[in-house]
Amino acid sequence: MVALDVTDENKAIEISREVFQYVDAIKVGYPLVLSSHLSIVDRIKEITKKEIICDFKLADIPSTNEKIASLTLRYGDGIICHGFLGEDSIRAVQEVAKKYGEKGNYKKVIMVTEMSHRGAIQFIQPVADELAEMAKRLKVDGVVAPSTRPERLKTIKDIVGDIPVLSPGIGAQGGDLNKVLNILDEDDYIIVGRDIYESENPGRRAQYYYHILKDR
Ligand code: O7E
Repeated sequence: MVALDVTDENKAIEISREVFQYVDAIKVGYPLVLSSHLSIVDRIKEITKKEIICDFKLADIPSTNEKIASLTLRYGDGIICHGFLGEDSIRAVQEVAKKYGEKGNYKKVIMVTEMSHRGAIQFIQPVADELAEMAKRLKVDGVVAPSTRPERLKTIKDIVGDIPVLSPGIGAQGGDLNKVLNILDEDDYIIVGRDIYESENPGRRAQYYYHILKDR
């Protein structure tokens, strides 16, 4: 999954065209949407035909989460929420996704457990296993866990079982790809941003990851 955190709409389109054939999904977040418009998701989808995940890391009370999710899921194929707000905040997003599902548009709800940066050790890590257990109980469509700490990635993966894991931290954040690939399964994702979109040739860089994943 490529993280398209660029702040220029044209650049985002250009990179999407170069990388789409080598990725399973495209993650769009605040940097791109705030510098353009949420409808950029539709444009990228139209060009790439790939799954587009909106990474807005929802972290609010249920009724606000619900409003944000309703607006976002008009566009994306999935949405990312924080888990530390508790079960009701996630359920509110799942309810919105369910309504879209009833109309034939399956939407994924993905939950963050432990984050990849150093600061995550401070507050999130101590409760991350419980967050993973909650994600399992709520049957979310995916959880986010760090490539920068393979041992934590493994623990979280073991807790969530068959729920797919999305793992950022490879490339710019220094995660060890070999170690991470020894932990992840076929249904899981690595998320790579800067190492692809800041590269001189994003297409070739995406292809590099594609071959490693395909040939393993
Ligand atoms: O470091 P990069 O450039 O490869 O980008 C990583 C992307 O993953 C970037 O969009 C960042 O916001 C996101 N991310 C993390 O880096 N760490 C996390 O713990 C969680 C995320 C994230 O995407 O969360 C939702 C999936």
